[in-house]
Amino acid sequence: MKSASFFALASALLPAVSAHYRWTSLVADGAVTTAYEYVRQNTNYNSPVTDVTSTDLRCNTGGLASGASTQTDTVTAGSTVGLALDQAIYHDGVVNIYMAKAPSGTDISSWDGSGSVWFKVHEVTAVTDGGSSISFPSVGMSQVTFTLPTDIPDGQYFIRAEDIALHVAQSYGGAQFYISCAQVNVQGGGSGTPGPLVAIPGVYTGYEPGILIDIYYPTPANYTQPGPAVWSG
Ligand SMILES: *[C@@H]1O[C@H](CO)[C@@H](O)[C@H](O)[C@H]1NC(C)=O
Ligand SMILES: [Cu+2]
Repeated sequence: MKSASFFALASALLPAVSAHYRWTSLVADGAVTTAYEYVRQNTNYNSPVTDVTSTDLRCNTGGLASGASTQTDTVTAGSTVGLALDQAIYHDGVVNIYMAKAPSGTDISSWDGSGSVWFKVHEVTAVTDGGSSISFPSVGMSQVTFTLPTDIPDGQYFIRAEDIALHVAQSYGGAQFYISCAQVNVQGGGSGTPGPLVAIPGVYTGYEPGILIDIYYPTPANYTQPGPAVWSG
């Protein structure tokens, strides 16, 4: 009976420690592509990044080394793109999607995304009503997509999805960042100027009101989405 109770205990605990979600697939033209075909593979299984000063914040742990084994998908300006997860988001939190353009002459598969090169293209924020409730529309989503602005310049880009889980964010370093970077080649674009541009890491200190926050008590009256304003073309 000792082993039976051990397994009962183990199965009660396992979902909490092993079931984190991962951004595994590029979504292009509304279709979910094969896992890690166009998304850089990470090496930390399904663990989040919690150090906002680490280069792991950029494309997840291992994501700066896996470009050569990742393909680059051609997508068209004005089309619907995004990233899909292996299972629906279940932690209370918010989502940001950033992009960064590889310098001309540099293939995205060998680029590290360093410098002030990242701009935000989409966000799923929290909804507040002045203090009686806060809700998180990203919970339950199994993909997050957006329309590529029609005037985005042609070229090779990262599309970086970031879920910031806030369930234990009441102390510094508690927010959990679930991240992946996809590689795309944008065609049919224009001559827009994406911005404001930020560096990752660098974009967050970890002390932002939307990152260092107790989402349960007292109920926040408002919520400030971390990061720069969305560039929508
Ligand atoms: C709510 O708004 C106040 C006033 O602008 C600001 O100081 C505070 O940081 C905000 N709280 C959150 C959680 O964004
Ligand atoms: Cu988790």
